Amino acid sequence: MAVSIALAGKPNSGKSTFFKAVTLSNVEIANYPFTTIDANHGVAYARAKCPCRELKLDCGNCREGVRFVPIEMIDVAGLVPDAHKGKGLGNEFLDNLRQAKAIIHVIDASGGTDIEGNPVPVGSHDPLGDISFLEHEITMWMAGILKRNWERLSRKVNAEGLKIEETIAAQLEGAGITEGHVKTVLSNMRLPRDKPQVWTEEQIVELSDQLRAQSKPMVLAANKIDLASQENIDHLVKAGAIPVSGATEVVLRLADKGGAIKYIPGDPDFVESPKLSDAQKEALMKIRVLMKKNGGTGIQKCINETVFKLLDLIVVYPVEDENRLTDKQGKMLPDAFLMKKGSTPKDLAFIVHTDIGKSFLYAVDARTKMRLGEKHELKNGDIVKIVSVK
Ligand SMILES: Nc1nc2c(ncn2[C@@H]2O[C@H](COP(=O)(O)OP(=O)(O)O)[C@@H](O)[C@H]2O)c(=O)[nH]1
Ligand SMILES: [Mg+2]
Repeated sequence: MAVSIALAGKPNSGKSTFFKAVTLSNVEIANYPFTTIDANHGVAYARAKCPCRELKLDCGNCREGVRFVPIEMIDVAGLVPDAHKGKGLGNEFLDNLRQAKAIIHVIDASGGTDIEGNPVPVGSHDPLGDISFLEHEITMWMAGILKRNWERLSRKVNAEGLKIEETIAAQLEGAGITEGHVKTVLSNMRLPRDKPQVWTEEQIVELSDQLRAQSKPMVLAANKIDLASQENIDHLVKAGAIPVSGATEVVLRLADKGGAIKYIPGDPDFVESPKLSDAQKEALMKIRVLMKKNGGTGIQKCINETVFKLLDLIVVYPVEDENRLTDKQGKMLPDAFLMKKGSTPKDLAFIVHTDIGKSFLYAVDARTKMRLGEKHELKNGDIVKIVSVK
């Protein structure tokens, strides 16, 4: 499965609603803490421009030229301050975060949830304070794992001559930290590599904080904008958040599914079907006002920001027939893969199949019919035929 993104935040901030909107699955949604005990996994989509329109084709795998590229979404159990010390659901949530490549931090912008995740009157809690707690919890969780074994770790590095990067990465493997992450962070910090026993507690926390930022970049989603005061929204946007309404997105996607409207996720507006009741029309009118103000519900924007900005991914379309842009069965542009910027045709070959990767010869750019060598850098939207040894 493709790249994993986690929805995290306080209980009641609207994670499961967001999750339901983007996966349209039936998860438990309720107005009390810890409704979501186990992480829910589902398929959500990044929104891209399908190449078929520009080529004056209709591939049949997109919606009016909008292509939805699958990602994995994880709805993580709610976190409270001091979760890293075992409070609330304790450390379990952190396990849910391990495979996540990035985090969407869902914040209740309406101020209707206190810091522990309990419902309070709307406007009575300042959501600005919620921003930093999640980063802090993840950092302290990582620091805790390192500190618990620091003495033994230091001895290993000294006695067995192990590389410090390897040792730290092995220790934090459960948190999804790789040797590459540790290398990058250590090169930014001036720490005596051969003497981990003299690293101070603060330095270990700083190291953990940088590892967190490296391995789990975060998008802030200021949720419940249909309820929140403009002041709260402005403050959160100033702090970098994307204004969103998960509940509105659920309504739109269900209405689209049921045929009441036509709504392509991420669009700034929708089209009403002619036979709606007055009540339906009125409800949709309110939604339209909200969308006009914000350029949409913000939900798809959060995913796209995460996929294309934070994670720096591109979409690539492998095909079997570079003239008809089809696979063996004649399906046009059947697959869309997310790949790290800088990926090569050979990397793509390995994603399609290990055997194809191993027997890779060269690739062909379906637009230009140019031959692409194994070191060629793929671009966003490329359509590629891979030629391998038969
Ligand atoms: N008004 C409003 N309420 C929302 C929105 N998103 C979620 N909620 C409500 O907030 C409460 C908690 O939502 P839930 O998704 O279960 O939160 P979680 O604990 O973070 O998973 C529920 O009553 C939801 O209906 C939203 O965009 N607007
Ligand atoms: Mg939930």
